[in-house]
Amino acid sequence: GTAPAATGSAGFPPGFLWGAATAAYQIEGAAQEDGRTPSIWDTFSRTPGKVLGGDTGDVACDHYHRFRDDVRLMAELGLGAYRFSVSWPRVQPTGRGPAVQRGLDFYRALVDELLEHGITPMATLYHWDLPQDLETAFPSGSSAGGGWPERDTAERFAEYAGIVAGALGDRVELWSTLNEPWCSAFLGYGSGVHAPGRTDDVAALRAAHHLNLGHGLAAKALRAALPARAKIGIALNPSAVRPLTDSPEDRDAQRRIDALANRIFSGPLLKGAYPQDLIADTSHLTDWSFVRPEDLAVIKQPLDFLGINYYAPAVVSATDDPNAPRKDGHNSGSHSPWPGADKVAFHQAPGELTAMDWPVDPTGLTDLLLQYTAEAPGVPLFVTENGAAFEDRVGEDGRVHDPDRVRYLHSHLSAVHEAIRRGADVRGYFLWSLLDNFEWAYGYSKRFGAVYVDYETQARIPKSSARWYGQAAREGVLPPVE
Ligand code: GBH
Repeated sequence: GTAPAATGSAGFPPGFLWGAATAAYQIEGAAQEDGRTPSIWDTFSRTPGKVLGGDTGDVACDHYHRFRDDVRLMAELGLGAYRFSVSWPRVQPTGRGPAVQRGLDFYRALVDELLEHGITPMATLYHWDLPQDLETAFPSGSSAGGGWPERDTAERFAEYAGIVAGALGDRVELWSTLNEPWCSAFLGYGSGVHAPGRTDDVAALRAAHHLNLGHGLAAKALRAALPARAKIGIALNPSAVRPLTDSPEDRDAQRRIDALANRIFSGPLLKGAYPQDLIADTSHLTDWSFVRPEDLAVIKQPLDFLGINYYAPAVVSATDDPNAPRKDGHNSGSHSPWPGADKVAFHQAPGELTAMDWPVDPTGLTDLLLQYTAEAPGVPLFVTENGAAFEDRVGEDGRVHDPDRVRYLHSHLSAVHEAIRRGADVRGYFLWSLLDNFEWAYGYSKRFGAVYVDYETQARIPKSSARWYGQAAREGVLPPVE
């Protein structure tokens, strides 16, 4: 049957951007071309046992060579915007020193192609591919390694931001500094399930701070290099975290995870301070002396927008069981990504599960958009990522029919519409992802794309969700779902 669109006849606001998102390491391939050197993800994916199936981003979707076809496909589908990331080691191979012109040329050509097709670009400067040299060739005095736990990386990031702004600033208006600093800090240096694979609670907290600082320094560098019309923001992955019960213990577990997932970023970004309860919860690990008082004013740069990446809510409770799950099932057994929250257990939220075993619950997206509307008054929001992996197959007719994904997109776009109706200033939505791609520790085993990728032939097959979403993008209203 045909269900009416949950938005009724109401459309989305005029100028709302209907986009799709990707990230450099997940789609580009061409890992060793035109002067690119390894990032921490090249090293990590080549380390046996780190990525499912031993997959790497060496070829990925071969987007580096196929970007013109990919942009044409976006235009055919009807997309209005495209969020991509710039590969730091393609542009500045060691993370220091002069830029590689061929690397910058690739992104200029990509942006030109987008603009020729009337597609608005949003550039993300960092989607997890730190130049390996910044992790390895660390400043003297640091024994464990370099990378984001070190202040130097934040400073190098600002310099790189200036380089990219110089190359793309005349044609890109929407700029995002970091993608999901929580993942970089706590999956990269805490649980170690992401590159560089370190498991050190203090390094993870230091990384969170230096990512915040890197954002602030980069935002200043962008502001100085870009025309006044440029919009500068950051994409966070805030957790819609709920207590299992209303008990004081479970509500305290919720408070702890809210501090580590959300307020560790929103505190300094929006209020210019780390939350007191976070500092107290982690005082047995660190005295936070790596935060210099003057850093806080740098981090609290004016934001032209805030990007929210959303997949699923989390449910937590208090526990004394040292073996309680610390995060979603796939990662259990590894080091916890939540420093100082040893007595918090994670539970599966109710709802149909995606291929990641993440529950489908769009209410968390409405909640987060309204929460950040209250926390960052006057700051426009974008949904910079939202989407789902399902077990997609090519049918005998050569098509990929993905009604689960259509329903997921419909319910989450309805949740965005609901937040707008209740006062959130949401300017656009970027579906994760345009293409099936390298899903980090899961390799190519999980398909998030609206467009199916045959990794043998590199053929692109738009799934039915791509057609559905393209129609929404063209009409500004959600088409009905099956
Ligand atoms: C995003 O990460 C990435 O930006 C994107 O590159 C990626 O492909 C996409 O989503 C799909 O994964 O299990 O306790 O750690 C999302 C990463 C997924 C991190 C959900 C937090 C659950 C909490 N987030 N995860 S936990």
